[in-house]
Amino acid sequence: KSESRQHNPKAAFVVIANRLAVERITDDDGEPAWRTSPGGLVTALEPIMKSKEGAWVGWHGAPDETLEPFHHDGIDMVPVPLSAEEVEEFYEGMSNATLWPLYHDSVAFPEFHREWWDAYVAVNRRFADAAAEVAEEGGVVWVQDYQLQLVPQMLREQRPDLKIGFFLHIPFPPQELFQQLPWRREVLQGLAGADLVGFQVPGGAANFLRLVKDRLGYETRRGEFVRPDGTKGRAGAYPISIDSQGFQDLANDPATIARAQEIRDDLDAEIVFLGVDRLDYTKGLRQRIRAFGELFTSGELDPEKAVFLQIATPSRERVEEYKRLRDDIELLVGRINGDMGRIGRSPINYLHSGYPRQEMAALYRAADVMVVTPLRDGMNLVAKEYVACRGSGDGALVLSEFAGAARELKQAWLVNPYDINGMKQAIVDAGSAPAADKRRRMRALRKQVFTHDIDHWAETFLKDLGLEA
Ligand code: ADQ
Repeated sequence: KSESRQHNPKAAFVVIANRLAVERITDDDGEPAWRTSPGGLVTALEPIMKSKEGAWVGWHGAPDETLEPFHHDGIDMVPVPLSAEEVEEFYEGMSNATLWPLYHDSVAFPEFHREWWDAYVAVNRRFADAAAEVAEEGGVVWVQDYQLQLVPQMLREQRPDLKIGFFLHIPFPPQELFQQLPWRREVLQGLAGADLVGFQVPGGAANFLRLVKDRLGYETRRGEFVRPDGTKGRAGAYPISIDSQGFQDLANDPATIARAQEIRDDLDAEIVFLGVDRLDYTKGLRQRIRAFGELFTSGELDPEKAVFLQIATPSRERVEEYKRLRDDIELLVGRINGDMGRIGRSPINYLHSGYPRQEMAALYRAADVMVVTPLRDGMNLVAKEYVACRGSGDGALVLSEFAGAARELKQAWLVNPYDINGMKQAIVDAGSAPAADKRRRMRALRKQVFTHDIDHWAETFLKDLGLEA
């Protein structure tokens, strides 16, 4: 419900993210309208946004369109315009074809283009200006993610009165990789403009601090860094999480239970393995599918009894590397099913589509083994969502050591996704583990996910940043 009421000219709490917290829909009367985005970040920040009369600065999703700020469901939305060319250069280029692969172990080749960088600087400047305009004197600003790494320093220069937080949702690479970036100094200075720089895991914070010391020459000590003007900032780990209770409630909804049963009936298998990922080369899909192909071929998994359901959400479809990945995956799946299937039965059930949250909860409920094997992942929320949906206390999680979540979900079957044999073994072990073993592990996993949910994440970060509740 968008209201025509004027937005507040000033906000005490401002979130800056690449995307606004709303998406455009067509309402029942066929009119264009806004709907709050379903993501966890929005859910987590909503209560604080409302109590602080907060503002959210972000792109609204349509290129070449300038919109006035508006009020939606208790939050002031401040849309930042992007031209079609900026979407290509800042978003698809610098953000998703340079920084994304570089920060994920260079598992795909990062491309460096000077025009992309220029667009990145210009767009970061626009976001910083928009936030500087709307933040009230002494307010708190929280900048999100790798698309906006220059914003903290740009804001600090304009508005030294603000408290500035930054959170990186993806890994922060070690020096050996980060050094490739032609604009490494600028990015480090940009981040170091924040009072608190948050990472998913302690390793990311350590990589950052080491670079700030070695590349910028800042003094660093026990999580603190000192800028040339003598002011200080801090870096630390704040592992993000999910709305655990919300997922559990959704999974226990009678409609979800019925839908999960329907999925089981349709799959008609004794054991269901599930993968759910954005179709992204960091998610280890090639290796995972190869492992299942070998297990079905060797008979370690019986195609008559076991099924592997892989849900791949369409993602970044205009970026070249993602088109290639989709072709590769579909070739692999088609080949395995062609060799190992029969009429009416395919060992791999592959779906290229996004689903509502309730369908996701039904899928998690329906799966005996959840297989999460990214080559590198900041956190990985799918692993936590699966755990939250297993109120029955059974189910098994196979999880890559290279997901941030592995630090917390230690009772999963942990694997190195590059080690195909090791991964095959873990998949078989998880699938055939005694019920008591699965139950013991799931109990520990659930304890972690329920004591460390998304509210815990946001509260901890904002408290450390100095925002009074
Ligand atoms: P992502 O790389 O997108 O996030 P992930 O953490 O797994 O990865 O989050 C994916 C989200 O999308 C989950 O909430 C999941 O339920 C949802 N999703 C996936 N497939 C879907 C489908 N087919 N239909 C509907 N929903 C689907 C980035 C980082 C991660 C980090 C998060 C949060 O790469 O490492 O955990 O941000 O910080």
